[in-house]
Amino acid sequence: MKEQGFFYRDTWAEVDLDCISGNLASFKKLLPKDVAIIAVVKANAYGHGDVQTARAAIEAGAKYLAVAFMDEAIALREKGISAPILVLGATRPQDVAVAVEHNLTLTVFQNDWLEEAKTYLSPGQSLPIHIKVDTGMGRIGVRDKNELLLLERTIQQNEVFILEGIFTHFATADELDDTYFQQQLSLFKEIIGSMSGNPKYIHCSNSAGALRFPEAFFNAVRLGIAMYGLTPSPEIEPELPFSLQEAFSLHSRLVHVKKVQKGEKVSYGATYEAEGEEWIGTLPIGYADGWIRKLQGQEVLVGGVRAPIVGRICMDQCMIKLPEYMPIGTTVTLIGVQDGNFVSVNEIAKKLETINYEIPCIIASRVPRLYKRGGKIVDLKNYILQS
Ligand code: PMH
Repeated sequence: MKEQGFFYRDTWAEVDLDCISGNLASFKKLLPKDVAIIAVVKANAYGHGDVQTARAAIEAGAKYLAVAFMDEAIALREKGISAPILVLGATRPQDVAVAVEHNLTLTVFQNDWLEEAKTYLSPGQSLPIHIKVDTGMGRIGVRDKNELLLLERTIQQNEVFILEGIFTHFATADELDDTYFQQQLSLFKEIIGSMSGNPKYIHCSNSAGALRFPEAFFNAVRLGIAMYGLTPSPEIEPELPFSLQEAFSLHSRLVHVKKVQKGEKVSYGATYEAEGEEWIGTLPIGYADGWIRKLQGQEVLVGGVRAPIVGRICMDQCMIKLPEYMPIGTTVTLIGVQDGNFVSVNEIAKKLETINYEIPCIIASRVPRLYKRGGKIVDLKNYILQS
């Protein structure tokens, strides 16, 4: 029931699906018509919610979905998603029959894998595959022409495999210096140039690549972070061709409010000591929700102004220093906009000395996600649950 907007705690995340649609609409304007969008919805759509994001992306014109593992793809199928899904990571050869059963597309990069996988498929079955080329990411993929040609030959000799795509992944598309990016791109072009024929989909760009390098569009791009409205890196923010709309926000409510006197302490370790008479509010969110202890001192928005988290963050709760008395039930925004003030995902990432990608991903599944359309909380069928 969590996804439906019914839950019994005063902490929740909101995902504005209009932002996801809007970001994809901006990409559609930027990309030539024949360049397909592959919406990357792995890791529960970077913490935003897999099925809702997948639906919004398909409605906004994405042709394909991509996930990391087959389990994620099956979860989408079980939730009624019928669009093509590419599994970007490695899949075990013995699991290919399950992939076929769920109409999935797998990533392939080892000849031995093909030889073993075919033994699990019966004649008449067919498995669409994309070959992964490692042009410098150093993760998975064939690394030269000979490896690719071997794979191509095995695929041609086995009708169960349908070569539908070939792709690579950039390691530095979000950095201002494009030297390494250009090396990867040239190598990719050289390697695919050696194939006997081009598969339907050739794709190499992630969000940063798609935003910055038209020469690397080929005929599909894989969009993750920018679809969610987050910039791939702070350094490329000034050169973005359009502004991104941040879809994720995080909220809670005051569940306890008290006045403390000078010298009174707050939370584990009794490390925070009131400097005078202060109003302290308690929020029902803590490190088990992904609101980790390193966020001590981070400001949240309450009554439209910034208020600091004081004392240690506990497993399920944390305390804030209120600017004045505020009633129990007052909404507190930990990420997002409140009365014109904004705590961005980037601000939280900076505080945690990490990248923005990590922030919505680490907000635990214990935190219910609510979905917005037209500024209202809606269910999967777009019915308004809360206005
Ligand atoms: N394609 C592949 C193969 C990816 O691994 C990712 C993101 C994307 C596309 C989308 O990239 P974007 O979100 O920058 O648009 N993968 C990861 C990763 O493995 N760690 O952080 C992001």
